[in-house]
Amino acid sequence: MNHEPRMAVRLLACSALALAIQSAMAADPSGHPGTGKSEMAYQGAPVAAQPADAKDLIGGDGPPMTTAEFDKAKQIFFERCAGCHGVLRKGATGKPLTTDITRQRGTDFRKTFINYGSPMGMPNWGTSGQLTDKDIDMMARYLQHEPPQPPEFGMKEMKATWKVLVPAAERPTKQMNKLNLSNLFSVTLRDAGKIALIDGDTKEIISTIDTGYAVHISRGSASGRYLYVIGRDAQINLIDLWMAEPKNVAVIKVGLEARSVETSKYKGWEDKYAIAGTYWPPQFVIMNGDTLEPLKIVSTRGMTVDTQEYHPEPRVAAIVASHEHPEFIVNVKETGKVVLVNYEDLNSLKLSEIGAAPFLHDGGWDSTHRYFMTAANKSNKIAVVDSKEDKLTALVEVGNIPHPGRGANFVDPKFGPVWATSHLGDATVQLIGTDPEKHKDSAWKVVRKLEGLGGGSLFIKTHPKSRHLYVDTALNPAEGISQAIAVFDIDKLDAAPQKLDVAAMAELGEGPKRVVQPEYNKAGDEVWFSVWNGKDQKSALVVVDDKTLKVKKVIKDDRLITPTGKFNLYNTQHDVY
Ligand code: DHE
Repeated sequence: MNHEPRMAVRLLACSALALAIQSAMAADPSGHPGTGKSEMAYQGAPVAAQPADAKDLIGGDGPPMTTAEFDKAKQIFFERCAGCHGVLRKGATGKPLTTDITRQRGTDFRKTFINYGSPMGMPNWGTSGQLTDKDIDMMARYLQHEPPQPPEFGMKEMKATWKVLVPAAERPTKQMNKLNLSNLFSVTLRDAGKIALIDGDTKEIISTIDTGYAVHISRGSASGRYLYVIGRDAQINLIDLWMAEPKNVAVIKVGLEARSVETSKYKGWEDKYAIAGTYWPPQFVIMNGDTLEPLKIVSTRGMTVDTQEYHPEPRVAAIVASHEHPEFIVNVKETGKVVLVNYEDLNSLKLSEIGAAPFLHDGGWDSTHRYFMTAANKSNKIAVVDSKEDKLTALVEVGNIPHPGRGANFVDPKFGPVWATSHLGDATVQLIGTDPEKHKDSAWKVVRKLEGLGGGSLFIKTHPKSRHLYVDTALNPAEGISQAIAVFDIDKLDAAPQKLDVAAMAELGEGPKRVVQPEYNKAGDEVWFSVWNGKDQKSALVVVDDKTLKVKKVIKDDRLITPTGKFNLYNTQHDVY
């Protein structure tokens, strides 16, 4: 794939990825090979932690700079660099930039790098005109000072933000509305800082509810009563769906930057606990399920799985709730470890650490809910974790930057049960056998590689009742691809996929109109797609009949600002995908 530095520069400069993507569309494609533009677009968003809150470490052995220069450089770093290099510059998608490295080569070397970029994906900040010579000189010196550290966020800070808006005792004891909760959709309105609750039967918007900044995902509690929503600013909103009008009943901030939230699902522990993982500080917190009271915070700082060196900023990515034990399964990105957190006794918490591979990101269950299939995206591997035996079953080599979302489970006519992932960095969809009992030869191997529409895929989905597999390509640089969906016939996997021009079905005006994240209704007979446009442009949801692939409904509404993720309550609650 071609790396397009100018595009990447613009992406990083924007506070909303949607806008960033838009500007990217107009960018000059001349560039150098290396990191794909899809990857840069996805990873390169500004961090939510505020530079002003980070402790300055100016002075010491770095080259001279004024406080004003340091402050400006810090701002630029948090907005444009930290998403890839990490707040503490220990390296993630981008290379490490710790002072032992940066001081060795000095200011001129750094200046060249920042000016021209690199084939490995570093944008050409200078020659693209995004940073001036003065800025580049300042950044080159800044990188030779110790990285400023955002503040920690412990129990005191969490408690100071925690509010129970409706005490549990004052909440209804049964469902007080007539909503069909099991077919309810919670839709992320990313740049509005809200979610929309949409009735899956009538497709009417029931309400929109305020949440955190750049809201990310929703997860339903095991009983289906509560909805947990997390924003990038690490705010969690707890919504009680039993109230006459579903609304926020508790809120908390668990850090400065976050992506994941989950709820206890093991028999006997339903709705008891919630867990959230943060990017900053690198930690997770277990909370009371119905109040969000923070109970136990665990740091993820520690040694990496491969080189076994200390990492100060291992961010928490996907979290799932085990169905085999009273455990949460927590992906720690930079150290490449999966931590199994047994919540039976929070005081003597039992943690099992499974070495997988860096950098762990997203993932989901196989169809039996025993094996957690998770992407180590920079290692191009899927780690298979056995949640029954609490051990690593396999590391499966797949394509370039696997990005499954929760993945897709179905029965391959030839190889039996499989779980599939698509990729950010190539066009393949790879199927991994998941049945070690009856299909031993296929288990934990890539049994098929399908060819999708292109790279830049984020999410893939099917449903036990469906014979179709839907693959988005939301971050593909070509409009004709990012606005379409590939549909594979599960019974004819050798055949090329059908291309469904979903954005065109929505008949919107201008804009990137990325088609993202297929999600089924409860019955599994229709699929919802977001047509994700810029904040000031019209977006929509398109509902397609799973059998005929014809549009059933286009949901358009001024309140649908930048819809991205959609979470059908039943499917999310029961891990159906
Ligand atoms: Fe996500 C899931 C992190 C950008 C939409 N995203 C996840 C998960 C993680 C993650 C760790 C898994 C959560 C879990 O299962 O517990 N996402 C990140 C990032 O770090 C990243 C790359 C950059 C950033 O700055 O945030 C990022 N994500 C995006 C987007 O730009 C997307 C496309 C649009 C948006 O709304 O922000 C996006 N991410 C999603 C969605 C899911 C998700 C829809 C849940 C998928 C599912 O089916 O469960």
